[in-house]
Amino acid sequence: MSRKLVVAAAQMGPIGRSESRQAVVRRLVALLREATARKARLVVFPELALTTFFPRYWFERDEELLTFFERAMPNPTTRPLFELAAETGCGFVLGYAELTPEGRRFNTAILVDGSGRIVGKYRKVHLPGHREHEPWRPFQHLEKRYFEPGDLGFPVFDALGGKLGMLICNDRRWPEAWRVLGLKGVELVAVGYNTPQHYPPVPQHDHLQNFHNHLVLQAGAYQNGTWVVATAKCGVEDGCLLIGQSCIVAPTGEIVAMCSTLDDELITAEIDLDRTKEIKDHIFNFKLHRRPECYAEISAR
Ligand code: ING
Repeated sequence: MSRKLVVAAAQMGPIGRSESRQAVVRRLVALLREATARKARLVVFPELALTTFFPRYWFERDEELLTFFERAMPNPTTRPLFELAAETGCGFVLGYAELTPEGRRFNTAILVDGSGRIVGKYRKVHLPGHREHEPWRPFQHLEKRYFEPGDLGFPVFDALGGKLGMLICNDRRWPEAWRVLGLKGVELVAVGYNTPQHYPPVPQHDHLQNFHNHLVLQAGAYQNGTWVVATAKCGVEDGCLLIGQSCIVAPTGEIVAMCSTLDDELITAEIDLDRTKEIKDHIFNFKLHRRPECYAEISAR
């Protein structure tokens, strides 16, 4: 028995601060078309894939901040992506800045299936950075100011004949996030990220950003027996270098495909969801080996 399918990471190069949504969606459509040409059934786009990584800016007024948010999804600008999904049967994960009708703001990712319907939503739980303007920094990282922490938990959705979950950027550094998905039987985790290479509080770690990126993705895959499709928005956005090396990781922790540019680049791999059993039924068979009675401190406040 095997549950094979082709999946894709659709890495994006820089998005200019004033690049129109229409121009960005044209890039996303081109990547999705390329993925369908390679027989992909799922394409994972980056975190905040419709705009430049705007938490790097300090905004005095909400009016300008809110220009980076989507009030509805789909909407007239993004509808071509949903129509292409329905036309080709290829689903996608898309990260974007969500403004709810009640005025709440989230760093969000949606799962759209091969009929063009939204079948899953996740809101980023771990918001890195800081809340106040810190002019000493060469660029800000104001996710704690611009977004609320996600309020949907870490859901897993039945899709593509398996169980699919989503994480967003900083979430991937927190083993607890992976383990909640693992305990729900996740078989593929889609992770979008925008990761500056320079980390102003600890610049001596800048050269380790690519290592840390793969370290946490490979650990998350192996320790929870899941496939991972991790997709960067990368390159130099407004003077800020974002790391690339988008990749597809097997449940063994092996990287099976990786981007080699800092531009729009598609990578694909034929994966077998049944290979998750090699890990879930053996080395990380939670029922046989896990000792939750010893882990109370992990979720205690
Ligand atoms: N970006 C970064 C991330 O967690 C960061 C923040 C950068 C943390 C560098 C540590 C080092 O990948 C987002 N968007 O979460």
